[in-house]
Amino acid sequence: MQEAAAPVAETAPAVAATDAKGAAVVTNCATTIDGNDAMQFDVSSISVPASCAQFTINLTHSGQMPAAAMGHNVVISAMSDMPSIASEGIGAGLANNYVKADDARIIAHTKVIGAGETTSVTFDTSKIKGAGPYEFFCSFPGHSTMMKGTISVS
Ligand SMILES: [Cu+2]
Repeated sequence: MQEAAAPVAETAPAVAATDAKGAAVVTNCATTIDGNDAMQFDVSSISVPASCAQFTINLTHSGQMPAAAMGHNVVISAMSDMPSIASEGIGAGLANNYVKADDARIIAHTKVIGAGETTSVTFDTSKIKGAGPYEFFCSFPGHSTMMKGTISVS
């Protein structure tokens, strides 16, 4: 199923839907991705338009479980840094959103949310214009093996 991309409307809200599990839909330098109770994001890649100086990721949680049991966040880093950021984030605990304080390897991250909650993070796209490759992932303990995807500037 292929639909023509709608022209970018300046006043449209920054929301996005997805076609199955694939690329995130980007509107107005923003996208919305969802995490569920099956430890899954609904997208596997995010392509950031080069024209965006900043980019916003909105995170929703469509499941039923609370943050303590099935919390999700979005962390962005170089792909090579992801395993150590995730493992070191476990020690930070839920109160610190499972990210180590002042971790310079983390390009951006949201807080951890539970069912029905939303959050967002906005970052300078210059931070992901290097060689990368870059990933987005959930740093809740154990989730990054399944909850991850690529993020790049197109
Ligand atoms: Cu998660």
